[in-house]
Amino acid sequence: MALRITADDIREAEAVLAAHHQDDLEHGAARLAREGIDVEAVIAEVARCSIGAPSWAVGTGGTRFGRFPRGGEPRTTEEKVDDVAALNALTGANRTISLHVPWDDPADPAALRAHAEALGIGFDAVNSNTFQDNPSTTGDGAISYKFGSLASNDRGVRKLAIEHNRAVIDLGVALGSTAITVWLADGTNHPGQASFLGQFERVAEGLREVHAHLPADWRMFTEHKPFEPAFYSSVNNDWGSSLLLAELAGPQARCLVDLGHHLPNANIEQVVSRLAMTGRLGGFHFNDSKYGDDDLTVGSIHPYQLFLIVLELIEHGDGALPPLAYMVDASHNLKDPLEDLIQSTDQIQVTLAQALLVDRDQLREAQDDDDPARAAEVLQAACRSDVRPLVAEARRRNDAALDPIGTFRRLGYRAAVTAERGSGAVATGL
Ligand SMILES: [Mn+2]
Repeated sequence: MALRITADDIREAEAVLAAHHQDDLEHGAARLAREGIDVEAVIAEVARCSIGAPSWAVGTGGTRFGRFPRGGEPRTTEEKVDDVAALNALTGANRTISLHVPWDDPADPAALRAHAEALGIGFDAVNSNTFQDNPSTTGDGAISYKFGSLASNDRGVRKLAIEHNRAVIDLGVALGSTAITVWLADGTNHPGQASFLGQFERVAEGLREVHAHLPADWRMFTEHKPFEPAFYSSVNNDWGSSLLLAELAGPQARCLVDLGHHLPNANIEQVVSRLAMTGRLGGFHFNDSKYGDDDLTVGSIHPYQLFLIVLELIEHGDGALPPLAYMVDASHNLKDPLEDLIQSTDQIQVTLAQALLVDRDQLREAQDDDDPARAAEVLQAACRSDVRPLVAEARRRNDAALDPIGTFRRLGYRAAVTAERGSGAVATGL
């Protein structure tokens, strides 16, 4: 039996909060309206925004040193969908799930699709995995991704990696997805281990072959990352390489920016602007990073950077979020994974609302006048605003929760799924 959180459950749990919310909203909206803000437009845009949840983020993440699963983790892809439906019921902003194959390898995609549809959940970009050997993709062990997949010297390895990507596209078609994300671990650990040029050419050729399998309405995302698991060089190491690979792969290829996949202090908002300028910006993986690919809670380390990134997105979308594939790419080993996804989604909603408050005409005037202090005032006026009542209102209009974390706990979802699934269940994946 799937456990559900309904709009009625939420309304009942938040009866007391609702009256306070109305007061907060009226006061907050009145102040913003005085400053010339179209409050209704901000609420509507936040309500429209949806961020996909990855199937691997509803279980407890691992580390190189240990894994400490909590109770009630989903045992199957259906149960991962159930968790995303619970998440979406609370946030109103996680209407899709992104599968990772073969961590998810549904035997009956049509049944899984029907299960998700019944819960109001769609399928985001599907993710291929050629960074670990898995019997279901590498067969009898004669083939290994130890020295790369699409970049491998071995023709048989490359062929298998291409076939896997094509099979993932076929699965995605059956699920109603319209994109595949290709993140490659390919690279080297030792100087001289492989030719930079040879590896790049083989990956470009492989991506072309995967691209040739895309249905007409599909996108393929190239996702760069400077290091890990390859610690000397990665083939798709930065946005420039990602752009080249997307251009070489074909017209439906786009670049995906993962906020944790940059060298320290990279100006990610500028990367966003550059990729948007080329027309090849396709998707986003939200998380935060202190040191590397930490996959920390969105906005928990660099909230101002997130604000500037979302502002660039809005610039690209001419005042609204452009239609890219947005996803939270997180992996947690301490928090309840659903609570972390709620916090990450809430942070994106809050940051979106703040970025929407930026008076872009005034900002442009300040830029034209070479007045950086005024430009800073325009940005700070927006990012210091308390938009929480607006975000809560956007969620309320989606029949979601005013206080998603509090209500998640009030409703006892974790205890209920632990009773149902057991305390020893371990979600597949990392
Ligand atoms: Mn990612």
